[in-house]
Formats: sequence, C-alpha cells, structure tokens
Amino acid sequence: MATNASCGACRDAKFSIPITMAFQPVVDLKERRIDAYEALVRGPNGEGALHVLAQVTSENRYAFDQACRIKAIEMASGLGISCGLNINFLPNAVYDPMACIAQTLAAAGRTGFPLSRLTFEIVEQEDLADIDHLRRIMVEYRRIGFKIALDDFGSGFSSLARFAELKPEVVKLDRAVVQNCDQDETRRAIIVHTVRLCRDLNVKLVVEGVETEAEIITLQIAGVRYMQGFYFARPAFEAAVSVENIHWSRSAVAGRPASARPGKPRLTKARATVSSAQG
Ligand SMILES: [Ca+2]
Repeated sequence: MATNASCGACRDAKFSIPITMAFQPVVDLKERRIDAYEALVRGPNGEGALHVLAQVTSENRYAFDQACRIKAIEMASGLGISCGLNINFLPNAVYDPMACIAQTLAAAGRTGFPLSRLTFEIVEQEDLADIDHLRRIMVEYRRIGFKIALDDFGSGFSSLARFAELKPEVVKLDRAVVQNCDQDETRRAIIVHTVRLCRDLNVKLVVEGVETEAEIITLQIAGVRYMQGFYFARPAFEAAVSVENIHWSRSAVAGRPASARPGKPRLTKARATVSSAQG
C-alpha cells in the first residue's frame, strides 16, 4: 500500500501520553449475538475518555488519532474479537487520507484483522468547515473496504444534512433522542421514522445509550434490532464482554418485538401498524 512519505503530520508530533482501550458491545437483539465492539479510549489506569482527550492539542491530534486506531486493532486482535470493530475518528485529525491510513492498514495486516470488519465512527465535536476533505476521506475508506458510521445522530452537528451528505453505512442514534422513549410520544415517533428512513436507505441503525428494559421494549416495537448501552454491558477495560455475560432483556423476545408475544396487552392501533410495518 502506497504511503505519502512526505507527510509528517503524525510522525513529527509524537503522542507520548499512554492510552489504552475499553470495549463496549453492540448487540443484535434479533439473533442474541454481539454484532461489534466499539473501542473507547481510556487512560492507563482506567481514566475516562475526557481525561485523555483533554491532553489532545492541535499539535498532537494526528498522532493521537493514529495511536488510537493502532491500539484498538491490536487489542481487539489480542482479545480474539471476531466480529466487527468500531473505531471513533475525528475528521479533523486526518491530514491526508492515504498517509494517515497507512499505519492502520499496517496494524491490521500485522495482526490479521480483516479490514472488512472495521467501521469508522465519525465524531464531530465541531462543525466541519471543509466538507471536501471529509468526502476525500470517505472515498478512500470505502475503496479500502471500511464502513462509515455517523455517530451521535440527532445531536450536535450529527444532523440530517450530514446524513444526506455522507450516506453512511451505519447510523448511531444518540441517547439524547431515545432516553425515556417509553414515556414520550415524540421520541417514539422520531425513532419509528428513523427506523423507516434507515430501512428505506439500506442503512444499519444502532441505538446508543440504552439503559432500561422499558426503552428496549419500546425500541423493539419500533423495529430496532441493534442496540448499545449500559443495560447490556458497560465498556470493559482492556476486555471484551462475552455473549454469555450480556445482560439480555427479560421481556424482549429474540427475533420479534416484545409486543408480539402471547399474553401481552393488545397494542393501540397506531403502534400495531408500526410493529407490522417493521416486521
Ligand atoms: Ca462512538
């Protein structure tokens, strides 16, 4: 794989702060399996992502991004992760798409981690002024075989406009949208229509930040298959929670909405329509 030897953006600015990773599963409610793990940066003593990110500057952000990718792939390989691996990335931390991806490809090659199992979650902490730059990154990543996920969808800069622009393979619906969705008609409607939107566009929808049984049931009725959140498993420090240790929902039934189980109260007409439409 060709590299741009003249690009010194990350080579010249070493990221000397030690980092490690925690891994949180994305679960497939339909098949009761782990679909992927998201790698989340941590300090060496388990310090949170914010602690680490506070040490990232405009000078070392390229090196930081490289260090995170390499660490995530090496650790995932060492832990025997055999499903998908999601890596967060900051578009503004990519200087040149091919030069910046060279070390990622080398890490995957060294560890034997298949490139097709990598998904890059686009994190936008600031509005991206140079959309052409992001387009160039996306073209290169797709050519290599990576998938692109739009992270935190529905909050901050992760908007419908960005969805339309990026045409991601995966959309991660932010917890800010889904929290307490079991108690809120507006949130339920947004979820139902996001499910429909993603299905029509053949985009995988993952709901983030699922924390309660009631939320899971509501999400399943809406047709959500992939979820991530504290309810199922917290991020595990330098470890990958096995499928046996996932806290599966007691009420939800694999492969169909909880509402379809025998003995459950009848759905309202509106909800029943939604349920059958997603089935
Ligand atoms: Ca993420």
